[in-house]
Amino acid sequence: MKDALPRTIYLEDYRVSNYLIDRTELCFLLGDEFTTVTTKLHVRRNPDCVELSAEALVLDGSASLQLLSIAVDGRVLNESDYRRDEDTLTLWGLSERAFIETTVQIKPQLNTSLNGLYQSRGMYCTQCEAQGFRQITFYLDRPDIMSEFSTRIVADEQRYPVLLSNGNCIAKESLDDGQHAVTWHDPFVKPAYLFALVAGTLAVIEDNFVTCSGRTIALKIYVEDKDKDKCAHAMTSLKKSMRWDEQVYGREYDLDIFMIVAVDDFNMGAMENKGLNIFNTAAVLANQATTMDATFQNIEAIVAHEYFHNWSGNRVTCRDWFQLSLKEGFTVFRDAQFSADMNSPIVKRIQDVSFLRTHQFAEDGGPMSHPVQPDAYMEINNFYTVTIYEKGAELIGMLHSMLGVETFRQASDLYFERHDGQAVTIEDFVVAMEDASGRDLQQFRRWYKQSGTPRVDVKSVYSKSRRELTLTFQQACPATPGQVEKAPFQIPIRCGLIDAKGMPVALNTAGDEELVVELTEETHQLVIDNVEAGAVPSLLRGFSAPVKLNYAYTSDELAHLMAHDSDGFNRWDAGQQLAINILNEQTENSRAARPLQLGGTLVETYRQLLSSTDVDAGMIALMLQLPSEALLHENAGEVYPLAIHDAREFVKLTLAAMLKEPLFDLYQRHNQRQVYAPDAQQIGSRSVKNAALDYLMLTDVGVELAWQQFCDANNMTDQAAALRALVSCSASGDLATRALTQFEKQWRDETLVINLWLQIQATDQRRGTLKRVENLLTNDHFSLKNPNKVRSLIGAYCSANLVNFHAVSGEGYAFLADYVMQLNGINPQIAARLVTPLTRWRKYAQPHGQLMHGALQQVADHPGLAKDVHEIVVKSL
Ligand code: B3K
Ligand code: ZN
Repeated sequence: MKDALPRTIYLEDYRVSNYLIDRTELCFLLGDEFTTVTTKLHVRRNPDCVELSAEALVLDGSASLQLLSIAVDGRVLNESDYRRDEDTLTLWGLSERAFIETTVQIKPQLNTSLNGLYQSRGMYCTQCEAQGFRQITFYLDRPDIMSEFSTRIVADEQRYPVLLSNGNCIAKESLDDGQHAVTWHDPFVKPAYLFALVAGTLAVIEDNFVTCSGRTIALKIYVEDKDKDKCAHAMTSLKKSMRWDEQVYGREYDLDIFMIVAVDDFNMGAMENKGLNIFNTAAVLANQATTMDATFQNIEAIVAHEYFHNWSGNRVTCRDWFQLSLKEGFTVFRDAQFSADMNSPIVKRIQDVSFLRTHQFAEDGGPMSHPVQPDAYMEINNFYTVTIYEKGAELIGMLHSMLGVETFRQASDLYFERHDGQAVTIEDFVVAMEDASGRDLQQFRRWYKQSGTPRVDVKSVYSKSRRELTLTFQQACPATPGQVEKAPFQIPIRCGLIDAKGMPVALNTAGDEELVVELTEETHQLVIDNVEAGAVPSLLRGFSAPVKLNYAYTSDELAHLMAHDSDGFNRWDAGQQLAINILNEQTENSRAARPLQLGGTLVETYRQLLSSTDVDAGMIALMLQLPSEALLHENAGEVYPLAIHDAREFVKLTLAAMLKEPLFDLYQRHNQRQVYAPDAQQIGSRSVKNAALDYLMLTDVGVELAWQQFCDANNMTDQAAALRALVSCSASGDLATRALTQFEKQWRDETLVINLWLQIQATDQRRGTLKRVENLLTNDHFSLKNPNKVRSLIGAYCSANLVNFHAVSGEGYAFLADYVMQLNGINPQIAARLVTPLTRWRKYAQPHGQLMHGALQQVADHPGLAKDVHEIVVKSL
């Protein structure tokens, strides 16, 4: 372990590299005891580097690399010819051009960080983003060093028949002693973070795709033989993505082959390595029996996201890691557009906004708040955040709506053409948007630099005599770490007005029923003429900017919007706001030990919703779901987790009791047996049925219904929903245990389904769950080394079982701290992710806040804290 504290890296310290690497030739000998990596680098002085002092070549290379030999221009160096520090190797006196050859040994079989080269279920694989390549060999491991790679892999032919790397396969050889070698060459220059290698015994599913210019691309998905029957959905998703990117962005695929490999042990969803995407099995494998609808959609989105990176990320990459949102925000925006086109656009938008409000707003209001373009970090892996990804995507979304579809397309074309083969900045992207549109985006740039969620307060004044409605918008942004004062943002607010009869009102003489108000100052006024009394403003339609908008709606006004708004998103949002207001009141009542009560408005709006015939099923399902506890925590000034839970349970129970009949009817109407398809219509139908079941569990018909559904289900969505319903229901008695046992027996050989089984138990809302979770930690189905399992059990307990996690005893906090410390030594990236709930301690009422702080302090005091965990913990204490 290092004694020095982790160093902070600053954007302002960015300098171009003094050397470039034109070509990179790698050779891997994969052996049981160690892997030998020989690297040949063709380097050259960078003509753009003007600093005279920058003579030495400093290669990155982590402490775990064992250097066997190094030669420069054919001359073997002695130890006195170079300097080896903890994570660098320094060379002096190189000529203008030099040829450097290093040989190192590494031990992938012992690498539990899942970063660099490691093993997953006996196969070799890599994860190099952001800085994993320096765990493989000495290199200029920074994204602005783009090089042409060739890779030779040598391994035992029987155990590792499949040997893959980026680009095209150019040679295959059979060697002595049962070894074989395969060589790959990637004609496109790329940074080292996009390098990939895979070796193992893998089955392959093949297809092909003919591009818009008539080239035939071989598509291959590599999985373990047992999973061959679960690749069709990913393959279809890939082909749809390829076509969509041609049609919507004019982007054609470039290599002749595109490969996806699925691995079980993976720190995130997937990785866009050039021509060789590596995926978490959870983000590829799917079939009707084992996969839930939401996972089918998730797979489609992730396959698309990684594929889209081929242009937004790979062909045009980031200059440095402060520019991460350049590729991630843009690519999330692109995959969201794609998912909207493939499924229900409004359902997709609602899901994305709920996610942003729950997770990104929480991050932006907490100790890790950072701008979409951060200016400092200790560990870059901690900055793969909802702010970089999801808020970054919202910024692109605003540009898209400000420029309009066609101009945005011209601007993205310009960006790709201008920067193809380059490593660029967010600024370059914004300039392309400006150049193509002629718009001045000076103020818009603040969105990238200022952190925090802006708040927009809107007030209305109606003048009866002038028949005039005045809306006053006031924006402000709370202070965030390192940023006290904020300048005003440019905020596009899409709005409309709904009259007392429920009809849209013309907002100007042109008759427009919708306008985009662009706020640029702290205060802005909008005056609408010719308005009858009683019209209700519909604001921030489609969530046109990532802000918190406040308008003092009455319950009746919200119910009115919920029933009549011509914007579907705002219909949903009005329902959420109505529910939030009621939940907040009941939370107050619960805290003050006053009786809880539910007025008529919510029940009546829900009753109307249940009988409505003009709203599609997916929307009804979303509207039926009360705001989550996590969202309510984010929304609260000071969080009383148990009172929030009580309030929400009470409202749910009351709704269930008052609406039992229509809920039951709705359930029956959608409980149709049909040939399974993960399409928008069927998914909507199943989700509304299961949303109804969730309420019905609080009535006397629930348990029987759920058990019946569990036994009859012909797909995982229905089976898992029924199991979840039984497990969290206090009335289910031993049926919950029976269902869990049966489920385990049926699916014990399907790892991903077993992960779901773990997750359902971890989110069991009943008392005593922690004991059961602790038991599961010793179950054969669990392993701390597998991130999916850690997320399913420990992660789910701490972030999706809030009533138990926040038990006043503090046992949930102590449990989390304990596992963060254990994981710190195994997989620091996963440990750093897991600790998040504790970092929000300041928001929590006592005794929670103090207990959370204590648990966090315990983590901080743990000896040998990895840089990843250290950064998060010190910033939050
Ligand atoms: N680019 C990768 C994420 C890498 C995370 C490194 N800690 C996947 C993606 O965003 O597509
Ligand atoms: Zn990405």
